[in-house]
Amino acid sequence: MTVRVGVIGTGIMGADHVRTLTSSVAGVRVSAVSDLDEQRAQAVAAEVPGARVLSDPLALVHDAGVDAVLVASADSTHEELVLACLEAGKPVLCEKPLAPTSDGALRVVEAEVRGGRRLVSVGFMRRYDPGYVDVKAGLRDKVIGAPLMLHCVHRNGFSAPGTPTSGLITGSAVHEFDVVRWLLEEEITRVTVHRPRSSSLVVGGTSDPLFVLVETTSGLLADVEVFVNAQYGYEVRCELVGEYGTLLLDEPEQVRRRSSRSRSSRVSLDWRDRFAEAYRRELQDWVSGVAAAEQRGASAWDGYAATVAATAGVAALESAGPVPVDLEKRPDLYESR
Ligand code: ISE
Repeated sequence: MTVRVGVIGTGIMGADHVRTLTSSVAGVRVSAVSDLDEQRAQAVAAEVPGARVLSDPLALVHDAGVDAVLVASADSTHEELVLACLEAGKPVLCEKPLAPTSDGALRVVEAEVRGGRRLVSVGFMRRYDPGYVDVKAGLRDKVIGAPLMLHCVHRNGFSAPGTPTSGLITGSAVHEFDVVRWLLEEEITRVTVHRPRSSSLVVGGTSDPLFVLVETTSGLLADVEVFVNAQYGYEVRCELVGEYGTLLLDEPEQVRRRSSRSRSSRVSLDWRDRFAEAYRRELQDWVSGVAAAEQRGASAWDGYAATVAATAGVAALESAGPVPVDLEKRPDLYESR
């Protein structure tokens, strides 16, 4: 079976997904694209034989030539589009966030539960990164015994001008929240945010870096450095410390010094380079899952839990202490897998 995918949003991420689906994923054809900027959609469709441009994203969702939908449009549109996919009974892969607010993400969970089958996947691509998969396998194989602490680093070269401090939590730390939940298979219970001295290179009053503490149900502590103007490049690190040893994220390029001041110590600024293979595997697994009528990857529940943790993180920016992460009861639909 060839899965016919409709892509909504042909900006940087959506256009990248169209390219990856077309060049490196088996069993799929991009049959339609849609974007607010119709010229941009035309330019992307021109590279894909047989792809049509539909100006109305909801028409794309309901189009008879679209079996499954990939949502990569602006965050504020995600909830409405994913709900439309559920109504149409079509599988959907939504870029993070599932919805910008916890209430919005919960509405998606509730709609999926009402429908009685899992159709929604959320684009937390790190779950497919070979390095992260290896850390999880080490934990499962009991290489380090019981996990105790997780150290995470999330650095971007530069943030977009005008990025609010909350954007460091909702756009970047949210990936670490998902990593904590996925790796440890526990929920997050509390989030604390510290604001260390800000880099003098940051303009516009954004607090950068941030130091985030995450607690989980078993009492495990994760610390997350988020630094989105690190100058030298995009980098993530992760170390899981257990009773018998530690598991370190395998970094694609082993560079001991990293600096924007020396050519040999620079790292690519683009997270898409770092996670290109993760994106490819995520898309392949999603397409194979659609063909097998199975939901794969992060679920709507995972998307909801990440948004609730991010919302607590944003509140923690203004709070002197930890902010609780209060999740609704997990519906049975999300108990397996
Ligand atoms: C960006 O929006 C992403 O989603 C990347 O995965 C993340 O690592 C980056 O920090 C964000 O700005």
